[in-house]
Amino acid sequence: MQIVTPETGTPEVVVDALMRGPGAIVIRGLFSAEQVADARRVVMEHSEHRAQTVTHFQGEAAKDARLHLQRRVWNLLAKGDVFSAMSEQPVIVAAMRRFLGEDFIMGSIAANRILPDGPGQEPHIDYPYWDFHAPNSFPIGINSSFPLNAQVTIPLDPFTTQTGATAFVPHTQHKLRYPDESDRFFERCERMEAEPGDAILFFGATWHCAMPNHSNQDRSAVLIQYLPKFVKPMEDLRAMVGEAFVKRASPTMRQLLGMTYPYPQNLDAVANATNAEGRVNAARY
Ligand SMILES: O=C(O)CCC(=O)C(=O)O
Repeated sequence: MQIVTPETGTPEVVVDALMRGPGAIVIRGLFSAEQVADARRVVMEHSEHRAQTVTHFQGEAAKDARLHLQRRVWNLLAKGDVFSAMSEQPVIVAAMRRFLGEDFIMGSIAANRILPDGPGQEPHIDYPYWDFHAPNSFPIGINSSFPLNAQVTIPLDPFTTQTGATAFVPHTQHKLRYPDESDRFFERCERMEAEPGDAILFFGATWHCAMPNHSNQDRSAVLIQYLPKFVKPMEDLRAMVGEAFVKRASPTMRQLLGMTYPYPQNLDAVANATNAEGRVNAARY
């Protein structure tokens, strides 16, 4: 995997890795040890006494008696300020603006925790492509020549082959389909090895999955999903964070919550507010 620093991980370098390169890149040391410890504490608190809630891509693991060793914590923005800092991190935001367009939004921010001996996932592609098992539900001719998703994984524990670092098959981001048996995913895959506080950026159309944790320590990570402005977010973040959060949100956070993109709206009502030249005053557009 290509590893860059916050200084060398320019938007051009990131976009090149995600579009023309393997589909993934690591930015080393983007978050401090304090931020990692803070995030990890919250994730542990919210997942210690609870078996996993809703999750996905369990594949064969769904039949696995160890499924309770794979745990999710959703809606992280509402659970600690450190997650706002992570999602608004300037190096990540600059790369996403270039990759997904200036007005990109956040579709989800959750944690994936795999306990010792926890199972992995089925190889997959991410939202909004994740139901590509039904390709006919997508527009005709859809391809991944432009991205409808970007993922950022922030390890809170070491990501190694032993602990279950995410597996991916480089250069598969433009196939836009699920891998099947003949693709020999597990023979061809590489691992997204990284350290706590790094950020792994990847195009979610790249075939990937969490792997089993064969170590005796936890493997937890924050998973952030970013989307272009017009893709419906996966988590209803705006509703879930509440009014007090929105009141103190930065302009970037308001954008991430989808608050600067004005559609859908009641254009019948907007049409009543025409300006002196008779033009419709439709929000920003
Ligand atoms: O936690 C991981 O390693 C990957 C998780 C993932 O790909 C997912 O849940 O969509």
